Amino acid sequence: MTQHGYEPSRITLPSGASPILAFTRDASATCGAAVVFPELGIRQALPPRETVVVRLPSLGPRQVSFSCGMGTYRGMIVLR
Ligand SMILES: [Cu+2]
Repeated sequence: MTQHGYEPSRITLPSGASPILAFTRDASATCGAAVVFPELGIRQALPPRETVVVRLPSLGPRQVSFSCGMGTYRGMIVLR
């Protein structure tokens, strides 16, 4: 994540597995101290310059949105 938001902001993954996502918050990111998956009840703190791993539950085909908690930075996981 940089000052431009999540890069990439959209990822397509196979459904049915438990995706493991790694977030690295660049020092330039002025926002994004947390990553929130509202529909999944997941909220994870993202300290600057650290890589944080978030494991999602096994889900069927759907789109899962995530954000920095305020909606400044937004991303999407597409499970198909
Ligand atoms: Cu924010």
